[in-house]
Amino acid sequence: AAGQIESLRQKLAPASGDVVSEAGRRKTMEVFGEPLTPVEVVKRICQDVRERGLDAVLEYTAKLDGAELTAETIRVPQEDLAAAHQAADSEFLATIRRIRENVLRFQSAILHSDTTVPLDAGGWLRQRYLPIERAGLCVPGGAAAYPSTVLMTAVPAQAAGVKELVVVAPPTPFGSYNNDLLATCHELGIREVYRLGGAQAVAAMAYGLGSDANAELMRPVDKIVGPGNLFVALAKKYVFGDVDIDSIAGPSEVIVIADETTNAEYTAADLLAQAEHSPGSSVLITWHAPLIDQVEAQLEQQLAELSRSDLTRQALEEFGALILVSDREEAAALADQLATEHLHITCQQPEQLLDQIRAAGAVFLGPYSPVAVGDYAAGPSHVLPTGATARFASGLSSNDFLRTNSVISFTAENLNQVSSDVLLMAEKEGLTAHAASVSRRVK
Ligand code: HSO
Ligand code: ZN
Repeated sequence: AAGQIESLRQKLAPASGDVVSEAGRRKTMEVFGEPLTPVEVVKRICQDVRERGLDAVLEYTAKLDGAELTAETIRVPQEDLAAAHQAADSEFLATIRRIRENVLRFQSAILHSDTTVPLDAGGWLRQRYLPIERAGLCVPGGAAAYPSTVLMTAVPAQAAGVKELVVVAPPTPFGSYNNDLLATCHELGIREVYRLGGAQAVAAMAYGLGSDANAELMRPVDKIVGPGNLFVALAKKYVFGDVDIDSIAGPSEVIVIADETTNAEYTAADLLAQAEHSPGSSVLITWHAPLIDQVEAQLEQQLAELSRSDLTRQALEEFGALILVSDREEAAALADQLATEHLHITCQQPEQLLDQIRAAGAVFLGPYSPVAVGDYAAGPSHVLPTGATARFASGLSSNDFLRTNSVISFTAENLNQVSSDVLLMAEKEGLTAHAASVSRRVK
């Protein structure tokens, strides 16, 4: 299994930001006059947007996205948002509202609340939680339209009490020209939607966009979240520190753990759903050998019926695997080491197997919890750690939009009680002013 893990890891590793591909060489020669790696491209764009604001953003949008925008068209006009909402079909809007309710209920339930620890001698300690003021949401728009990503980023932020939300989506038919996407923004009360993608979108949100004529076109945000391509991911890393970011998401993945009780038809459908993201990685782990052939047959059969069957087949061939292990324990250990974005445990006693897993972005239990319900409707966000980053990162939630303050409120007696400890620590550190600030109060 160690070899399998290594080769899977390599296949699933995100594209490197440090090497220029042939296509990258051509494109960067054209735009920058020299071949640049993605990391270098992102640094240039971010610095340039920081210095020149709107002008730089419009130039990069023209050169990289092929969209000629102006100060007037880069932000989606309010009339267009309202018109998109008006034009959306009522069933779709009703669905958006129902999903919003589900997400809001879950995200509100898990929200941290202030905790106060009373002290013996009358004082107290508190952890306060406060929402950030303004969040920027990245919504992709290359391979498909993702109104679900608006829901899965905006509603957690709203559950946390964030007042101002900014959405950026690339100027494409699947992005900020997509009617369903704009209607969803309007339905959720999001008024600031910008036709911006890639590193320039991230830089604009981090540093703001002004110019002499348009002083306040976009004010900087406090935190940038949401998925995107390699350039979005690298730009988020670049601006981190000036603003906060969520984790870095790469291509989507699923691991399904299955046994002799597992329905091969359902499982093939789940593997195909992930591969459909293209790139998307789909891995089956089982200790029941016949299931592998059954699932393979189902994959073939079902592929023929899919709208994106070519892309899906390609992703399956490149990033898919059907792995036979000896038992449940080996399956659990393998899944845990791969620390996948989505883990679907659909064998007998799934909860017992869950106890053996620590690293995964989101876990789905049993035959009736397909990943698609997490993608679209259940309540936890579908913005999840990929590429084994679930070892240290977590999925997006309402709590990511909170900051904390600690509060200390001591009485004279509380101060007396700790004074000798403080004085000794200050002496060890040689900080006599620290010591004096306590000893002057404690006679
Ligand atoms: N599986 C994706 C989310 C998504 N699926 C959006 C469909 N639309 C990443 O978790
Ligand atoms: Zn999905």
